[in-house]
Amino acid sequence: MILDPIFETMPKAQLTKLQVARLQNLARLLDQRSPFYRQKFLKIGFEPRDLLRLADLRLLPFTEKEDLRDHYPLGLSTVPPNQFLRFQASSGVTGQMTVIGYTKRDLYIWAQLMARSLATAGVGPDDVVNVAFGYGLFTGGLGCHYGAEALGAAVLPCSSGASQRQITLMRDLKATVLCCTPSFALYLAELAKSMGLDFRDKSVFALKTGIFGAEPWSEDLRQKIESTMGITALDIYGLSEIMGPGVAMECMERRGLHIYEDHFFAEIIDPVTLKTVRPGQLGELVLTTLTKEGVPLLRYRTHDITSFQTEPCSCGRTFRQVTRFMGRSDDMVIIRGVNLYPSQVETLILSIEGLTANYQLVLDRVDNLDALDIVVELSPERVSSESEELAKALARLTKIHLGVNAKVTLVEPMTLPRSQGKAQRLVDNRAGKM
Ligand code: DLL
Repeated sequence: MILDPIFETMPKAQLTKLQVARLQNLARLLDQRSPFYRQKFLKIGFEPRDLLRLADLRLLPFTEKEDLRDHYPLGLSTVPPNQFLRFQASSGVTGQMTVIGYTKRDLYIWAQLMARSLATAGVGPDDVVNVAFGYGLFTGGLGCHYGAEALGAAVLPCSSGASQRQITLMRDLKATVLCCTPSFALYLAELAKSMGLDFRDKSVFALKTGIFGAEPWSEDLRQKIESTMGITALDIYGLSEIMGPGVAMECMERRGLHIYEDHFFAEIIDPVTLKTVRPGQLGELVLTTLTKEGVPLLRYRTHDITSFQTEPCSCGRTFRQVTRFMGRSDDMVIIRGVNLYPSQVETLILSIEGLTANYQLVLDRVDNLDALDIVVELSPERVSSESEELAKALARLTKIHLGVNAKVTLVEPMTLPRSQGKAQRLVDNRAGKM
C-alpha cells in the first residue's frame, strides 16, 4: 500500500523542485548554525545562494563518518542541546562511537517514514509486528517500533535475544510480521525447528511478512528464508547517521529499494574518483538529509555499494530505486587482486543443496599471499560423508564465478556462532602478517 501518495508518487519535476527548495534551506541552515560546515563553505568560497540546481550540490564537500567521530559527541548538530528528544549511537565496525541526536520533528519524520516502509510491505492496523531488531542505542528496534505504532499496528517489542521466548510469543499472540536481520530470521527458523515448531504451519503461526535489513543479504537468502518460513520477505535499508531504518524500502515489485527522496537526496559515486557514476553502474551511495533538524548531513558517504535502477517501477512510486546492496566497501575483500563481497559468496553457497546460509569468510596470509577459507555449515539433513563433494563443488563455483581460489571447510550444523544482530561474515586474521 502507498501510504503517502502525494509524495511517493510525486511527478519528477515537482519532486526536483521540492528537493531544490529543501537543499537551499539546508545550505542556509548549515551556513548559519554549523561552524563545521560554515568553515568548509568558506574554504571553497561557497555561498548558499549559489545553490540553484540539484547538480550544484556537487560543488560541496563530502561528509565522512570520521567527521562525526572527530566532533564527538554532537559537534555537527545545528540545534541547542535542549532541542534533542533522543540520542542513538552507532559503534560501527571499528573505533569510536558516533552519536546522533533527534529533535521532536526528526522523530516524527522517522516514525512516518518507517510507517511508510511498513505499509509498503502491506502492514496495517490489523497486524501484530514482532520487532526483533535490538532496542537501545541501535536504531533498528525503536525505529520499527514507532513506525508500526504510527500505523496503528500492535507491537511485540521482543528485541533480539531470548529467542525461544519470542518464538512462543509470536505463536501465542499470532504475530503476522517479523522485523529483524535476515541472519536472525534464519536462526529463529532453525530454533523453531529444534522446538518442534514450523513457521510454515499456519494453524500454529500467523506470520506472513518479514522485513529484513541492517546487513547485506543475497536474493538466494531471501528465497531460502521465504521457503523456510512461508512468508514474503522484503529488504529495508538505513543507517543511524542519516536516521535509522526507513531511508529506503523495497516494494512488492522486488526489484530494488525506493529511496525516500522527499527527505534524502541520493547520489552514487565512484569511491576512487569520487565522480558520479553512470545510471545503472555500481558505486557508493552518498546521502544528503533534506529535512533533518538535529544533525543534518551533507553528502554523507555511506560506503554502501549499490546502483540506481534505470527503469521506473511499476508500483507507481516515482522515487528512484537502488538495487540490493552488495555490501560495504570496507567489507570488500581483495584476494590476490580479485575483489569480492561476502554476499557474492553467499549466492554461490546457497546454490548448492546441502549447504546453509551459516558461513564465514576467514582471511589469512600464507607465504606472503592472501588466502581465503570459506567455512560453511552443512545442513542437518546432510551426512558429513558427502561433505568432500560439496566442498569441491563450492570451490569450483568460487573459481568460475568469482575468479578466486578458495579453500572450503564444511562444518557440522550449529558450529558457527549465531548472531542476534548483524552477522559477522568476515574473520580477518591477516593483521601483522603482511
Ligand atoms: O543498521 C539501521 C537499520 C536497522 C537498517 C534496521 C535496516 C533495518 P547502522 O547500525 O548504523 O544502522 O548500520 C548501517 O548497515 O551503512 C549498511 O552497511 C548496513 N545496512 C543497513 N541496511 C542494509 C540492507 C542500521 N538492507 C549500515 N542491506 C549501513 C545491506 C544494510 N546493508
